[in-house]
Amino acid sequence: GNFQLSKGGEVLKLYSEGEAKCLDSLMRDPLRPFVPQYHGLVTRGDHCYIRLEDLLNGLRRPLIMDCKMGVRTYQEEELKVSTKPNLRGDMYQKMVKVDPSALSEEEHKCRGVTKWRYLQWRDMTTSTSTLGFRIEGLVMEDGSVQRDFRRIQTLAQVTEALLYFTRSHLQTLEAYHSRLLALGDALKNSTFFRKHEVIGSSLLFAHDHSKASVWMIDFGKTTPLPDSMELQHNVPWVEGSREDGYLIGLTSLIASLGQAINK
Ligand code: 4IP
Ligand code: MN
Repeated sequence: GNFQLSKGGEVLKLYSEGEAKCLDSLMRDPLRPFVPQYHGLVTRGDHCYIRLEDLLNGLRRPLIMDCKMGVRTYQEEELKVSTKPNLRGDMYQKMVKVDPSALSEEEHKCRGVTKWRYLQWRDMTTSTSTLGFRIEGLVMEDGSVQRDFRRIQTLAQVTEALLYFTRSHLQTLEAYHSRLLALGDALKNSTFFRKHEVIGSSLLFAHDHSKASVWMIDFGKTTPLPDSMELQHNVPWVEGSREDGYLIGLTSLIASLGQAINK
């Protein structure tokens, strides 16, 4: 996305108010060890940026995997935006390229779809809606990006992808596995997690020959709940419940790592 490299082990990300608020509360939450450290804001030229710890600092030729978490990747708010001026030609084109038959006659006529329609189609045609997460992409040690894993549907395919990503290296798989178990504990104790709907956030896996770790990143579509409301995060979503299925995804990932370790 919109990252810009900075000196001294820091990364700058274009400012958004919602994400800055999330990072600020995360610095006072049990989840702090599982997110990039947040160092406040900085202005460069015309733009304001969020200063974040560079999670890849200290890794040599790292392999990176981005898993987008949750059973849906659009906010309930987006469902209400369905008027013609908001039709997205770019998203229509992306759908046509993969599966023209997924589009209705009307959508073909307009050559456009609403954003939520596109995001929902992505969710339904990947493991997002069934396993509660999808692999968005891998970056290999030579810097090449692999996006094909997005089509994955089953847990067995995820396990194959994890074996490929880690080159079946047992210590790496075990390090990821125990890190995710620790994350599960932290999520149980987190007020932030209970009180937020976590949409479009990713788990970033990164390892090199000697180190492996996972962090929660991207809180641009994570929103605080009304005062009396809390989420369980481990139940299917129905409209209005605001449930995100984050823990469904975490459970799937832990199960898949377990399978990979036993192969
Ligand atoms: C992208 O679709 C991702 O869903 C982006 O989410 C989303 O950004 C983009 O919406 C959408 O086009 P593909 O990855 O299938 O191309 P993320 O940034 O989490 O990867 P949002 O704004 O929803 O975060 P637009 O509206 O930015 O194009
Ligand atoms: Mn992301």
